[in-house]
Amino acid sequence: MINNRNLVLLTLFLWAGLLPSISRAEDGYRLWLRYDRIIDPQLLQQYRAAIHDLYFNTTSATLHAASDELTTGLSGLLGQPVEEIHSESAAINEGALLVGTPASSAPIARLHWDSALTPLGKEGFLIRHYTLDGQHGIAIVANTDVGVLYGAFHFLRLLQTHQSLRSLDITSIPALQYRVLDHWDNLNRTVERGYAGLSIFDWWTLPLYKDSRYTDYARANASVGINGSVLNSVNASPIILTPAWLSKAAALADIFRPYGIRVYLSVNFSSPMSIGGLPTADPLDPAVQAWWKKKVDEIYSYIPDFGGFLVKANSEGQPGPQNYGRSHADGANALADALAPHHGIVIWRAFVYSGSSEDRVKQAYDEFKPLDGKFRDNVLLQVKNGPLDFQPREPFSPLFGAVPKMPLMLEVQITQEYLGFSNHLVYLAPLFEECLNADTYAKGKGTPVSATITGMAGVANIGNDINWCGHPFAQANWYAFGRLAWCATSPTDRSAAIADEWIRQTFSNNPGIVDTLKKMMLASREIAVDYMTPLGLAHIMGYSHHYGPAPWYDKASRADWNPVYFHRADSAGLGFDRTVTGSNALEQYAPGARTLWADKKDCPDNAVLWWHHVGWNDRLHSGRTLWEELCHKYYTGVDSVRWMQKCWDALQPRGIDAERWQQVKMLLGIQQQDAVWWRNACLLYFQTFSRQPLPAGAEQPDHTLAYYENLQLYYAPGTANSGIPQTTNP
Ligand code: BDP
Repeated sequence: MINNRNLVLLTLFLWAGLLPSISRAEDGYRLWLRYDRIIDPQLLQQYRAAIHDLYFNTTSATLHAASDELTTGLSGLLGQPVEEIHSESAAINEGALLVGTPASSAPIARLHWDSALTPLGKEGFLIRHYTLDGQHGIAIVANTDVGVLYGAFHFLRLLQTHQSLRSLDITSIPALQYRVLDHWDNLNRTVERGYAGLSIFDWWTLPLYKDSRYTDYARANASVGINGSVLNSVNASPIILTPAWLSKAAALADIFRPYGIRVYLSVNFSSPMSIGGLPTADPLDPAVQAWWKKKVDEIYSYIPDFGGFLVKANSEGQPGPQNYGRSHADGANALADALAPHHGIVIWRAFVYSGSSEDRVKQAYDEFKPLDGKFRDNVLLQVKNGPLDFQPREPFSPLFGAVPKMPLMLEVQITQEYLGFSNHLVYLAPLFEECLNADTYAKGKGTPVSATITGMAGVANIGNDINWCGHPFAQANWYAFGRLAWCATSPTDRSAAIADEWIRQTFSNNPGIVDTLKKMMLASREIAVDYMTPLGLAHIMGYSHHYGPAPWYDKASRADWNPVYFHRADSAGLGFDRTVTGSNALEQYAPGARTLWADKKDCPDNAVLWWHHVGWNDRLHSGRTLWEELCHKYYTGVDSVRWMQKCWDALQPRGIDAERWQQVKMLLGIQQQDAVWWRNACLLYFQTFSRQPLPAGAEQPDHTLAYYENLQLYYAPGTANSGIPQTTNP
């Protein structure tokens, strides 16, 4: 019963925001776009003085989006309403924030910044101080409306990360033309390799029901410069090209368009047969070509700025031109010819391998290198960062720099298929950056992967979980993908700066928190490598679902789906000889790159088992033998996860909200348990070959090897099956 005293208490609780079920908790939905009021009084004063009103002339949906974001964001951050003034009709006040293009805003045209604007192209922006009619202020200016939108998000980022506005002179131009999220979302809403719930695209209620989440998705993407979205899985259902589904895709395209995001679709190469009723999908058959042309024309009637097709062909059971004795170029060109009149592109994936006896990591290069120059101009080849498959660490793919006549997309995996799903805290920017910065030596020393690409695609880690990505820190990987794609060619070591800005926007600007979280994030990728696949090991995860260790697994129907194929442990040693004495995959790299790995003695420890079969007693650069180093790495991995746990525990009283703190604490608990599992299982297994003891005095495995070998994981998320071994998609 509520008596007077209880009522007073209840009011007090509500006032103090202490009633968790009633007050809005920090659920992670707002991502890095939180816009909470700035607490530091001096900073608040500086910002309030610098920004009075917003001068805007919202002549397009994109400018509307920019102005909405700025009014909401600035009002939130400054803790007072920021008024939007129609920039055509008003005189400029001191502290006016001018936003727009010379075409949309008369005051901006009067700034005469033409020479600074020219190099910005279609997406770049300027943020600078101006003096106009004797008044001073800041202007966000671009050639295009979408450039203005990117500038608006950047400006908000400056405030969210507590940057000084005193001497702003920012010119920002994206390094890569295509910055695309690839959703592996199925039309039934399951997400292949997705660990954050169901697909955010609710195909069943589209096109009429437009979930507000679609707009928030577009805002988040635009805030980091992502300009494309492939809506459906590369293992594509032909149904996506039927009219009913095209109208659903069109509804999404309409929502994304103001945010500069073009929609792309993954297509199934057999579509002319399965939904077109043709007897063949042979790309050189005129009826097939006519079918694609008609279909593409139809798509553009739904989505006038449709981006194009993403195609997985002749890979892991998907149909493709080779079914008809045709080449990848023949297949891609048939689609490219249909798209060309509409300025659409084909993104053809290089992730191909067959169960041949050739080293799996050599196959994509061998198939595509001879085809360089045979593709139409509107075909891009999409190459995964490494030659195998999104491992915690692999060398860059030898295709980068090797097909100079083809524009390339670098494909990275944001979703953590091989990195502990959304259970493990692993900040992936260092992994992405390691690839971007790797020297291909394609045109002599100093030709990094970033200089060989036109775009970047990231396999999304987004689902309908309230916090979008499952793990609160997995959001950082979505964020970092966009930011890296925007500035791919700028100086190295962007990972730390990107982590810094993400933490400030997502958690806190408190220097202690920023420092601790940054240390954890920057160490986390190497930590995962240590407890999963140290020293160049790869693909020793559980069969099919890829969670947890299974280095012993050898039951798959194809050799190159088995972990034993990849690690090649025997009584002499461990590792895959890919040098001239082995598969010679090394030969696919430019001579300069080869020298890094060719000699077992010089090869960096972190890649040595990828390239060499190393004797158990051989000494590595660390001074330890292989066996000692393997033990050292697995033990360090576990210890480092425990270090992350300590860092996190120490934060609680210092300003992390209770909800996310608790979530991360629990997830770190899983990560610790999994790291121990990895260490014990792998060391016990490899010990059967090395026949050497585990380090004296170290924590000993609490189970036998047989126990680990018999563990069965049922219903692991992200796989189409229930965990019962299947014969495809290892
Ligand atoms: C592998 C995934 C599989 C994907 C494939 C691909 O296990 O689910 O279909 O990549 O990229 O990593 O096509």
